[in-house]
Amino acid sequence: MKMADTGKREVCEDADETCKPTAAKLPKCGAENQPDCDGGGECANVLSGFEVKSVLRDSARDKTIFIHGTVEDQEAVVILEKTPMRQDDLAEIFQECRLKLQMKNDIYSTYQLQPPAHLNEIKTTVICPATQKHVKKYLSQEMFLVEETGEDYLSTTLPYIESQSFSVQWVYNILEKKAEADRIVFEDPDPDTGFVLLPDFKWDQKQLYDLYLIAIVHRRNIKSLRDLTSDHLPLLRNISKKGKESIQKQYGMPACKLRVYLHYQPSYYHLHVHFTSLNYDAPGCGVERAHLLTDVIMNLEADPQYYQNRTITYTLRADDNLLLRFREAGRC
Ligand code: M7G
Repeated sequence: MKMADTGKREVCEDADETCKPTAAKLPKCGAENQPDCDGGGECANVLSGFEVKSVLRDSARDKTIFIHGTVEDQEAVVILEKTPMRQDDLAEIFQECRLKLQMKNDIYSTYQLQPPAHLNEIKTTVICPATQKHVKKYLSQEMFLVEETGEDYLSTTLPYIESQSFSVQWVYNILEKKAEADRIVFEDPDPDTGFVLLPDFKWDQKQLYDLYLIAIVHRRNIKSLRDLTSDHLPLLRNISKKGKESIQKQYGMPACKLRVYLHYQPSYYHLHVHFTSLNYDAPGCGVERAHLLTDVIMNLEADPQYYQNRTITYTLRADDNLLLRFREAGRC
């Protein structure tokens, strides 16, 4: 299958041949291994009994809606997202669509266009059973900025994340090839400097425009940016180099088109690195959460304990218990 760039122009300062993303080899949907899926990716309708409790968040601009509900008495979060237009599909859309005129005025007219069903997909993410923490994660909330010193991390944040962070079982499943094995784009098996690179579940892999992969390290004792020291430089350099090379090889997207970063705070405390297309305004790529991998490497080269000592600023949601702890400690 060929990937389209959804009509957005790919621009590279260098105007160099290596900066032009090319058609990519695409892995299959990955649902083939699911027990209730047939080989073609079709699967039983697990959502037929989904009962909506509330809308956690929705955005007309992003064309997404986050819903809290239940499936057979189990708490669930369902995320529906209209997918981007693909240039490759345009000819079929125009030839096969049904058009309904809404209004016409002089040279202006608007229509309701009904594309063929297979070009009208909604990307759907299901978290079930979902915890209260998942429900909170997607609930629209007021945000507050905190400035976490190295001391705050040890006295407030670390005890909090040790007591109540999301399970990283899904990460271990990937590392142990118990899930998503057929989606792995690259693996370096070295126990110290190795990692697995695969598409993030936010990306449907149908177009390069919103390319999003994650590199998950094999080491299990690095929670986040805060744990990194100069000892981890070989690991970080390896991820940077081989991650970019693999994406160039697999998707034809050069390093100059990639935003490569770590989140602080992350949602999942097992070190991983985000690789997103520069054209895509990925959720969480803002300055209050994303730390460019190149900056992280340079900071550690300059100061081996940089991330143990430095004050790091980030946002917390109004109902986040960590915010409560910062408040109790008189730090917010
Ligand atoms: P994060 O910085 O810990 O938190 O990133 P965030 O989710 O708030 O951004 C974890 C990344 O892993 C996110 O980009 C998720 O979309 C992605 N992710 C989460 N889960 C549960 C999965 C999964 O099961 N498979 C894959 N491939 N990606 C996931």
